[in-house]
Amino acid sequence: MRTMTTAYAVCPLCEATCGLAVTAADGRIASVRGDREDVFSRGFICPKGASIAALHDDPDRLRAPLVKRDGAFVETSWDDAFAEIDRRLPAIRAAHGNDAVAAYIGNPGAHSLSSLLYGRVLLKTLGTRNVYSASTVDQMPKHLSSGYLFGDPLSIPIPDVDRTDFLLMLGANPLVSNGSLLTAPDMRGRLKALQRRGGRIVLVDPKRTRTAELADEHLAIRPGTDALLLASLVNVLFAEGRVRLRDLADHVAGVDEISALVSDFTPDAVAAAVGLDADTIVRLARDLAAADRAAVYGRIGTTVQRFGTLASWLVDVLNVLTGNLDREGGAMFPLAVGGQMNAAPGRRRAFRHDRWRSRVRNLPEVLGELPVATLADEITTPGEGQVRALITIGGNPCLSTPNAEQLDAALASLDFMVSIDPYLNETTRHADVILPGPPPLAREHFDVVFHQLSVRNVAHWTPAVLPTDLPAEWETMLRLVGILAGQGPANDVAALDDLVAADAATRVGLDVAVTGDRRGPARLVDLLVRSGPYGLSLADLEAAPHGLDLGPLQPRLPGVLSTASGKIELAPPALIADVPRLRAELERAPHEYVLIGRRQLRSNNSWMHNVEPLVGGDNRCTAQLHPDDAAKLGLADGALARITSRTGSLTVPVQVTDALRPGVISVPHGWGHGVDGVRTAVASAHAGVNSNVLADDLLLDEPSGTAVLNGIPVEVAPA
Ligand SMILES: Nc1nc2c(c(=O)[nH]1)N[C@H]1C(S)=C(S)[C@@H](COP(=O)(O)OP(=O)(O)OC[C@H]3O[C@@H](n4cnc5c(=O)[nH]c(N)nc54)[C@H](O)[C@@H]3O)O[C@H]1N2
Ligand SMILES: Nc1nc2c(c(=O)[nH]1)N[C@H]1C(S)=C(S)[C@@H](COP(=O)(O)OP(=O)(O)OC[C@H]3O[C@@H](n4cnc5c(=O)[nH]c(N)nc54)[C@H](O)[C@@H]3O)O[C@H]1N2
Ligand code: SF4
Ligand SMILES: [Mo]
Repeated sequence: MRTMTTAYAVCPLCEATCGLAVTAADGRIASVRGDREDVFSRGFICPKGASIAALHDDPDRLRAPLVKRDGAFVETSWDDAFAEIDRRLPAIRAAHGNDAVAAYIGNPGAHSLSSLLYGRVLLKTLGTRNVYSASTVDQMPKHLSSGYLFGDPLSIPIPDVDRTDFLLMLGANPLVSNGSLLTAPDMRGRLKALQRRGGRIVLVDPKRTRTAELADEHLAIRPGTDALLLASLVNVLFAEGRVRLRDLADHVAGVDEISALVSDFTPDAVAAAVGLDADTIVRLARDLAAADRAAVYGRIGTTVQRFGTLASWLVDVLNVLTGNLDREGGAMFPLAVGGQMNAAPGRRRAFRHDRWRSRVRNLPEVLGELPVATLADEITTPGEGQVRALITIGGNPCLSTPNAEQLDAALASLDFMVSIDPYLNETTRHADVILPGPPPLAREHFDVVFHQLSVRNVAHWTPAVLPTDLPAEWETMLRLVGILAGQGPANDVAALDDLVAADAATRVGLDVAVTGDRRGPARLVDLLVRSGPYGLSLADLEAAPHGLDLGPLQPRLPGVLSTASGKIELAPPALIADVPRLRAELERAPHEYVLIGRRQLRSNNSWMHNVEPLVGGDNRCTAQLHPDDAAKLGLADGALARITSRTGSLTVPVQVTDALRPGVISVPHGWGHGVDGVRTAVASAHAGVNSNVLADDLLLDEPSGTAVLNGIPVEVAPA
């Protein structure tokens, strides 16, 4: 007799945090559906969530540690794997210092309790300046602008999509990405509801995406020029006397400085550079100012580009100057059930970045990290502090970061590398030891990060739904901590966990005993929830398997601000220092062809191409370009194009589509699985090419060190 049980889990694959109903029998998944009773997602699910069983059952997903012996990986016991690390890693630190060991944390880390709660402990123990993450190929500009504007890098205003009348979106495609820095399951449903209420959506994107098709208006901007467009919108607000601070008046400093700063960014001055009419810009500024409740929101298209920090900053300058920040239907600050970084009242301190610089290229630190665009330099450039060993945690920088070929060669030259990762892929093939963790449904889950970026305040705890033989990643991380602390490979993980919990309890002012016999992440989450603003404990979340709805977002000013002045610092020196570079952009002749990226619905950056049900359809690695460009270049649909940049060259099949702005080529990232030594049979059979071979490691958003992955100058020709 098979007994079927249904359990409820939050999907950890993207930021939307959809509830899943998982039916299992004998420890195997029978079906996965959207949880209709989920308080937030109400049954919504995407193809990836629906394929989570195939991910779970993927035969290529590692079930045991791998150790490289004589150049080939062999499966070993956990004890042998840790013994190998103990033999090699501490010796490198002893001989060359802490900075000789680098760490790279990838995107799945933001979705993993182990990474978020214990990765920190591992990094602290490593004590290295060479910390890198996917943030510098993603949202770092937004952290930098929020840190200076509001005092906390995680004080990121979220568009109140469910109550706004006017949504101006730039460089985001939530119908495909399912939302980012905007946790909101079923964005299509939410955007349609906005329109049904009589609201309007304007989308700024060089491509007419699915989201653009749904929007009321699409403005096909020239890549990399959003900051110019936003500056000119601000200019119009001042020029036409449309600045309206409403309730913000007492809480903002620097308004006059902004007025002066943008005075020369008139619509006429920027029109040619941004590729939009001056009249259109003026009308957009008026519409935005006239809307009763409006929100401006920018995502990847506005962050991984030349002016990522300025664009991120100006998005919120507009939210402030139209009086829509912290206002119902505007751009608001969530308040998570626990772990909310900006929840401590009365905290005042000056946010700072650039506290140190990278050794080789002198690039600024942000949030304790260095730009991943310079990781290869730090590995290959000899001298004191040279990186000789690397730990990757859920990251695939060989596909996801700029000048990918250079990084690939650099990783091959390391003395030692450890990867905590469930796959043997393009990056982990360079490791000496791979330590796989359990798949999503076999671990506890709680959205430490995404509850802080959510369009509605919700709380959801997911217990492990399926059994696993693999140690949890937090246990693996603590075992590494023990090794680094000189306790040898067979160290006492439970004792280390007690230390972590005691420290966490002290930080939130609780006695750890209140958590009873909980251990691991559950104990830490219980502490976060108990010290959170809703007077709850983890038990309350456990009693609500479909999630707890804590209501719509509420105004949080001025308490949410932690700047030294206690005000919104609209014109922080660290940000406005980059305005001259923007001004110079007005004089720069545009490159004939620039490369941008795109996301694909049935894909997840680089790592879900091995899941068979997601293969095919529009999930293909092609170079999309406009028919006029195709004609000019002599490229027919399906022909092979040779695309070349300063750093590399690729041959890709062409897909002709008038959805793209002329002069713009779109190639998705995350492909390029046709390399030796990987163990991803399905992905390798549909390999595609690695678009980040073309991304230039020297092209950065300068304040944040974030890579330019949209707007890369390229040459195109028939192959
Ligand atoms: N299905 C799926 N979902 C995902 C992911 C995935 O790989 N697949 N990845 C996840 C991750 S890690 C993230 S960070 C999020 C990202 O979430 P989004 O930012 O919503 O994702 P994208 O689809 O990349 O949308 C970026 C858009 O910016 C446009 N763009 C490019 N250059 C410019 C420019 O210079 N200016 C403007 N205004 N627009 C520009 C692109 O054409 C594209 O439509 O998605 C997440 N969700
Ligand atoms: N050209 C271009 N490049 C881009 C982007 C772009 O838009 N254009 N987008 C950028 C963005 S937004 C991001 S976030 C980065 C992503 O960059 P990365 O985070 O480096 O890459 P991912 O493809 O997300 O890699 C995920 C890795 O984590 C592993 N993994 C999956 N699940 C788990 C888990 O539960 N635990 C552990 N330990 N590992 C796991 C996978 O096997 C894989 O090795 O890519 C960036 N690169
Ligand atoms: S939208 Fe994101 S969270 Fe929802 S099912 Fe798909 S991958 Fe999972
Ligand atoms: Mo990302």
